[in-house]
This record gives sequence, structure tokens and C-alpha cells, in this order.
Amino acid sequence: MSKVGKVLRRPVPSSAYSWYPSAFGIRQRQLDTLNAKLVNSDPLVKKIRNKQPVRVAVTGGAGAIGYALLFRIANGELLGPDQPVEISAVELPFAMNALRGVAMELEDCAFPLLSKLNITDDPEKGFEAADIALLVGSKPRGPGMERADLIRENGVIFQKTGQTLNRVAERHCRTTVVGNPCNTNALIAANNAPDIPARNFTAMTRLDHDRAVGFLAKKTMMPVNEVNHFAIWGNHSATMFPDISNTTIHGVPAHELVGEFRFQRFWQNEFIPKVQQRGAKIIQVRGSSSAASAANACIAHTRDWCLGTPIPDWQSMAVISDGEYGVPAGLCFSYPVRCQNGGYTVVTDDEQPVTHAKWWYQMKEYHIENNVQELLAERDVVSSLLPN
Ligand code: NAX
Repeated sequence: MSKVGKVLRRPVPSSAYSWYPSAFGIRQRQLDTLNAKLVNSDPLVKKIRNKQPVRVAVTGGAGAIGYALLFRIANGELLGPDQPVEISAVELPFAMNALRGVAMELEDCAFPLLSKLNITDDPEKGFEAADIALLVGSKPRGPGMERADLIRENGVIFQKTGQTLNRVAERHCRTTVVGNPCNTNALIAANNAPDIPARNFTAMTRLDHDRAVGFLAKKTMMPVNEVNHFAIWGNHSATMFPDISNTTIHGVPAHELVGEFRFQRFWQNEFIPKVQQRGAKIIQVRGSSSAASAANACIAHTRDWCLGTPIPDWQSMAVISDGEYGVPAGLCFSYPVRCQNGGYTVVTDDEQPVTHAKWWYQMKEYHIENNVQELLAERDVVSSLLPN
């Protein structure tokens, strides 16, 4: 098994103290004490608390997503309106001129929170002392290129990136992988950075999550923040599983709102294909892939990870599995997660209170297994890049 087999996450899962009595808040106090210890020993959380500049490295800064991302980070949308940031943008040599132009524009904005801006085509310099790494740059799929070739070619890039992060980034560096195939790229980077905890590598399925929440809000004519407890499971690909079995809309379970039978038809025939195919649809209509919405999702994913998700709701993040829900440990798999104090926990079965007919569970198991199989196949393609 790969090095990222067993990972301990934070905050401490509530199940870890289930043998403590919950009366008089005893269990909660134990959890809070342990979490506080972990948080106080986290240099990134400390930096954010003390408002010291946080160093954010971004690859692909001259690309479409990078262009939409950098300005928002500099404007304080990643870590808050009072948190200084240093940006280090990393590009390939051929795109350095374009990146110089982006840097000039950033200077022209005179962002008060941007304490330092560094652009480079040398990853060693780019990732040096990075607290957060947003890995957006990757090779696009060319005409006639097989998915396996794309996975292999990008795999080599993410192998080097993982090794470089291991050498020069901070040990607490949080890495969000956006560049596709993002789950497998995150897996490769995590495997090649043995000194950085595997839990610090995640891949972005937040765009799929937000797209689905947007559809549900539109369908029910409700504000988006009234749509809660939605989840994306698995791989960021057309196989992903958009799960509305626990979703509540304005506090009411979605299936009660729509009616069980209509809900089943809507979910299977309309909703799932629509979410799975949304990326392709955008390319068809816009002529190029999602950029501003992807940048927005990257910011939301990383912001929630560092600053927390609104409780009791959850978000979707692809994280290195600890074996939850029968997913092989070490795969990078999208789960519903709660973030708090700079860490995350996978939402467990017992936190999903809604009980359904048998077919709901069978469907979920089927889709999770499909995603596991796809990710295992991707892992096989890049097995030579995963040191044992
Ligand atoms: P662009 O082709 O516009 O930009 C990519 C940029 O990355 C280019 O400027 C390129 O020079 C740079 N780059 C490539 N390899 C690099 C490396 N090793 N180091 C530094 N820079 C490097 O693509 P864009 O539209 O910005 O998309 C970027 C990636 O995001 C793609 O892989 C795309 O598939 C992926 N996406 C992921 C999404 C997700 O939800 N996870 C959704 C949006 C997007 O499709």
C-alpha cells in the first residue's frame, strides 16, 4: 500500500471519544481540549490568528483559472478581509510573459492585503516556505489524446510538484489540487511528499458541489443558502455521485418537499446527469472550460478548509481516504466533510439522520463502488509514480 495509507485527521472525530459520557458536556470538553491542543500546534492557524502574512503559491497563474483566482486572493477573499497574503505565482517558462502582465495588473490594483508578489518559472523558488499551495496548472487534453495518456503526463508533473513541496514548502502546507485529473494528481503529490501529512493534500470537487446546490436552489426557487447537506462522492469526472439523500431545503428533507416518487425520478433522470455533464455543457456553450466558477470553487474549498464550514452544514472535498465508507485507504476520494480550526473530518453515517427506503442505500453503494473502481484504475496507470 502507498505511504498515504493511514491518515489522522483533525478536528478529532466525535466517534473517537464515544466511550466518554456525554452528560454535562463531559465528552464535548474532552474533544474541545484535544482539538485546542492540535489547533495551537498548527502554524498556519496561528499565523491566521496573529494576522501574519500567509504565503500562497499558485501554479498556472497565467491560465484562465489562474487569472480569475489571483485577484481574488489578493483582495482577501481566500483568508479574510484582514489577512495579509504573499502570492507566489509559478508558471511554465513559455507563459512567463503573460504572467508578467498579470503581475503588473495586480500591482495596478494596489491591494492593501497583498504584502508580497513573486512570479517565477522555478518551482523551487515558487513553493519555498509556502503555507498554502493551489495547484491549478496542468497539461490540457490534446486532440486524440487518451485519458490514460493525460493521466500519465500530468502524473509526472504532480510527482515533481510533490517532491518540490516536500523539499521547500512548510510542513503544514495545505495543498488544493485543481488541475485534472485532480483526484489522482493529488494522490501522486501526496505520495511524493512523505514529510508533509497526507491529510494536507486535497482535490477540488467544490465546483461540482456548488453547481448542484445552484440547480437545487433554482429548481425549488429558494436561496442557495437554504440548500444544505448535499454531497459529491468520488472522482471529479463524469462518474461522480451527486447525493441528495440527506439534502434539506429550507430545513425540509428534499424528498418530502418534492414527493418520494417524483424525487426518485428527478434525481436519477435529471439531476445526476445534469451535474455530471455540466462541465462538458459549459465547454459546448462557452467554447472553453469553466474558469471564473472554478476559481470561485477553489477559493471556497481552501477558505472553508482553513477557516471552517458553517456548522451543521458540510461541504464536498476530495481527501485522502482513511477507509471511510469502504473506500480503500489512500485513494483520493470526495466525501462530505466538515471543516473546523484548520482541519476537516469526513461526515460519518451516524451523522446522516434521514432514513430512506432500501434503494437509496443500494444506489449510493453502487455509485461509490463505481467511483472506487475508476480511481483504482487511474491509480494503476500511475503506479510507477507512487513510491512504496
Ligand atoms: P489553462 O490552459 O487556461 O491554464 C493552465 C495554465 O497552467 C497555463 O498557463 C500553463 O502554462 C500552466 N501550467 C501547466 N503546467 C504547469 C506546471 N507544471 N507548472 C506551472 N504552470 C503550469 O487551463 P485552465 O482553464 O486554467 O484550467 C487549469 C486546470 O484546471 C485544467 O487541468 C482543467 O482541467 C482543470 N479544471 C478543474 C476543475 C475542477 O473542478 N477540479 C474545473 C475547471 C477546470 O476544468
